[in-house]
Amino acid sequence: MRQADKMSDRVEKLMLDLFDIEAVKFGDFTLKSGIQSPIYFDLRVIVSYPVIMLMSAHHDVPMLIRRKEAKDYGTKKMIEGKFEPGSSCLIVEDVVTSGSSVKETAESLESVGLVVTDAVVLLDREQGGKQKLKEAGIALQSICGTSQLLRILRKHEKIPESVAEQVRDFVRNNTFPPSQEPPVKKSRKILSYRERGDLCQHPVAKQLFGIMESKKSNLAVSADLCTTAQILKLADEVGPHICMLKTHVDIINDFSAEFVQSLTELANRHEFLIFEDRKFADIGSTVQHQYRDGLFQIADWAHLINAHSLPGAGVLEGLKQVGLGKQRACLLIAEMSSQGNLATGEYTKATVKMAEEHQDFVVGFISQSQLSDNPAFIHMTPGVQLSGSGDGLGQQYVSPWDAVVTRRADVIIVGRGVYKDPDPATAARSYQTAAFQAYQHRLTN
Ligand code: 5IU
Repeated sequence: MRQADKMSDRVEKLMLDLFDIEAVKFGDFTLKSGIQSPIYFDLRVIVSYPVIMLMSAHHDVPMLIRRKEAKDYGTKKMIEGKFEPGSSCLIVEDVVTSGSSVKETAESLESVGLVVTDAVVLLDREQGGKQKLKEAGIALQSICGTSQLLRILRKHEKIPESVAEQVRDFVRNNTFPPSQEPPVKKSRKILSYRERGDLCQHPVAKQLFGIMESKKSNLAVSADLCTTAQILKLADEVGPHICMLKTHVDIINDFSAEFVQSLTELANRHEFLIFEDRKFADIGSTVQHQYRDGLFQIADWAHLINAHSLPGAGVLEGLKQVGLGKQRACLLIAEMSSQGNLATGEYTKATVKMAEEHQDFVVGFISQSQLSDNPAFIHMTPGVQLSGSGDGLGQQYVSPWDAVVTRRADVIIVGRGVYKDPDPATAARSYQTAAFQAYQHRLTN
């Protein structure tokens, strides 16, 4: 007989035994959680099952016991038994439902230096525990799951089909959703800008990653100047060092169509993208006009714009109708650099979700930290300066190294640190070098 057949025969026999000794019961039970369940496992009886109880003796490996009531025991140890920190420990449980109990056990084992990667369980109720444990980095193996148990009991006509169906319904309706926390990713490789560009669908994101890689620049300069001559001069000087020029078109005193044309020529010549920091924040129908019409006709020349998520998805729907056809892209403002700003917590999380739902148009975030693991999303961080911690008006600065290494920014945005410098080209080169070295450090560490 094949090994697998032998194993399944043994599982079948074990399940029938458990049924016979009433370790598995059907009826109407109230679980510890307060939920009514049509199936109940009471596996205290498995002390009579040497195959499980004597696993340690059989394999000659030391066994540890975790106390559940450590708090009540005061100074008593949580883990009883002899072990060396750094040793691996396999968790053996009778039943798994949501996985929380195995997870708790793993946490207390890890807190004393043991390594937990696997757990085995006699019965998996199949209510989401396996997935939850996988997210926590623990692989769960079960001898039998509820569905197989039901098949065995039906095959031997131990229970009627109606009871089996009732249990299947219960399992379906009482599965614990996978947690919202991102899965534990041990030793994830950091992708280069080039690799990330290859993963992007949006042409602007692709182009930006390409420029960053080829120019070795993850620097955006914010040209917050009030005349077109000053902006064009700055763009020409810093052009070789930047991947992007950021504008505030509504602070320009002498805006004109010629200015747009000259800026576009400089962008083509020096290979940088233009980002109009317009921060759209109205209802869809209004932002459409603000983007397309008026004096500035932003959609005609800005590769990228940004928007607040505050009005809800309508702001993106409106902007999209104007921008998508022109292959434009948008960044969502998920966090701000200014003191006391309200873009935090749930607001930031909801912004990330909105971006995920509009990936045809949203290519990333203005943020103060990395908010998404999606390598196609670009994180751009303003509030960066090599000297100075603030401006007296709420702005808060971090260094290029902190922005890129600690906060995991892809692009740093620098305004006054460059354009107020007597030699903006040299200043831009310093920021370019600092930020790109920080990126290279991330890649290799
Ligand atoms: N900017 C910020 N912080 C933010 C956002 C935008 O500073 O959270 I959203 C803009 C404002 C300014 C530029 O145009 O970035 C930063 O300029 P300085 O480097 O001069 O502070």
